[in-house]
Amino acid sequence: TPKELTQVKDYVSKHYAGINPEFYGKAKGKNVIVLHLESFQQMSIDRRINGQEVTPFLNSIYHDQGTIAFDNFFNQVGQGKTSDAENMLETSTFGLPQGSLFSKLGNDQTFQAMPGILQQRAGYSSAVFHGNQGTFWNRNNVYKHMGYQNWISSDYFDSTGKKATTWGLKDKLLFRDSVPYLELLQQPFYAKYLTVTNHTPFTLDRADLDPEFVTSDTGSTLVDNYFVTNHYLDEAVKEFFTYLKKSGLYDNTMVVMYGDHYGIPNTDAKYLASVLGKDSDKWGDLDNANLQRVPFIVHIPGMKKGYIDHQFGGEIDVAPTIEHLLGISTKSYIQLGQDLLSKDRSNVVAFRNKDWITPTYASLSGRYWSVKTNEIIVKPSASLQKKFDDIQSSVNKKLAMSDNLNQKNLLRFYTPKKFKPIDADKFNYSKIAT
Ligand code: GP9
Ligand code: MN
Repeated sequence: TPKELTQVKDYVSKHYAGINPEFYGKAKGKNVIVLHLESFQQMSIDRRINGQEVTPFLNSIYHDQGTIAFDNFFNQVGQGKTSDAENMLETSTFGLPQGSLFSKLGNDQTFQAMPGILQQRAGYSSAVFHGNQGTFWNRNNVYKHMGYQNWISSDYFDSTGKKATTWGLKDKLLFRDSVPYLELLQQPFYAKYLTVTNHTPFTLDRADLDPEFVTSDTGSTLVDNYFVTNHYLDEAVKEFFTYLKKSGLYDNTMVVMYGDHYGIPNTDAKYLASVLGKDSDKWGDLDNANLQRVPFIVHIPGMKKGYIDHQFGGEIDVAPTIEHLLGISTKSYIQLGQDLLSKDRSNVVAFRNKDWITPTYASLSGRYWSVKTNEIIVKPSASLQKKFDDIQSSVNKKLAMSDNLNQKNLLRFYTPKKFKPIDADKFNYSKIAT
């Protein structure tokens, strides 16, 4: 065993946060549908514009008794954007400090990822649905190495004429046209939908607009259009839920929804001030960091134990959370995240650029902030400085462990208990595997 692998393994077992017995196995045996809500930020949840909810359907799920939602959940992506989010959710390891892990390493990386784990531990079939080309972010290769049985990309859909935006098939059509394939999957299945319509520049044909919804007038067209495509995304998800209920799949499916990263870049973020009831003249780095919150919503029909959880976490924590809800122990896996439902987890959120945020403090672009008062801490006391240094070194260490693991492909030297290495060659995405 290479020494570096031992270091990562020791680090991971030292930071294993355990399970929460109240929720462990709550969704055992259910289908899992992950809805990747492109560029969708937490600030849009429960947001009203001109008196109207931007995302009424998502809000209703967010507050539903069968839903556990997190309102301090941060995206942790780097330059790999969507692909970094996917990598974190599937593997509980970070993307790379530069570039996209999918693109740079995805041709022969050893992954111990959700589709493989769920298949081997609980007999799940798997599929990804996406309205863009299969080659984007090197998904054609990456998904095979992750153990995805099906990759239903634009090859499978008619996206001619007005059926697509720049980023591919419009979301409502993606959901609708995916159904014949979804229904071929053996249950239980693990299915991921990557939506695209709520992607910058947030443009949409007039025919797709809800004439009832009047968007903001902030001075930034990007911001105003963002809420319009948010609203479209909300309608698309609603239509999909209607299908799930009608088909009967709903009762036996856990639906996980998350936003992958911001839609509004920092250059436009201050135009959100009026919408958020803030002062745009006082807009600063902490305001931008606060906007890195994205939704993380777990909907388990019939659970009735739902609540909104306020603790701090992020995308790195998703895989163990889902696995534990399915009653799959993660003890033998190399994962850098911690179950969001565990009581013994850390509340430090590491951003990919080594900045960090906790419920009380943040370190952003070389400055410390008080999260509660939204002020810069100019001269921290010696003891506070010590605390910041400790947090920083824990953040650096976590990222370094992930980078070492991924850049040196160390998982090829480690096969967890109950895991068989994935044979990428056995997957063929030109036909459906059930
Ligand atoms: C492309 C889509 C967008 O297929 O997933 O990726 P992004 O630009 O957000 O990284
Ligand atoms: Mn994205």
